[in-house]
Amino acid sequence: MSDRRLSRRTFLHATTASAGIFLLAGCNGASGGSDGDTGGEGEDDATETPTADVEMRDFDGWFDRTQNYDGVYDLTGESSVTIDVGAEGNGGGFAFGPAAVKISPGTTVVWEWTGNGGTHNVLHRGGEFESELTASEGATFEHTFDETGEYKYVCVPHETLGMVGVVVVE
Ligand SMILES: [Cu+2]
Repeated sequence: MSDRRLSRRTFLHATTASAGIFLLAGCNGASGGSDGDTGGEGEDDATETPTADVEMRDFDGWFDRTQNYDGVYDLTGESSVTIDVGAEGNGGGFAFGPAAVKISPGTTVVWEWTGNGGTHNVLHRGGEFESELTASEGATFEHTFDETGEYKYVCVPHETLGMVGVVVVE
């Protein structure tokens, strides 16, 4: 049902919101509610903002050339997540943003072209999915991941610049 558009900006916002959760939790504890242990409700409200825990993984050097790789964004539990194609990174609009995501089986990943960085595509190295080559802003390509695993993919024109990504399905 939820179709959250997880742009880079959203992630930055989510990070800020996460920090806010801790601050709010501290405030609640300090103020001392009068009605006992009902403090959990505030956290429920806060988690409506997409939050992404980030975990560093190596992937056997897969991201050695990828300057914008900043960890695996845990987006498990989302029905759909969006990855920018042509995000800022690797010397221009030559990045997937975020470069690495973790999702649940059954999740649909939507790659959306930003229009930056020229012609891109999305090619899974194992042959599970392959988009067309395009430079068109707003173009999308999607794939639903039903099986667990690590799916490494590249943009063929910019692979050598580090425009590669991975989808972890757990
Ligand atoms: Cu590219």
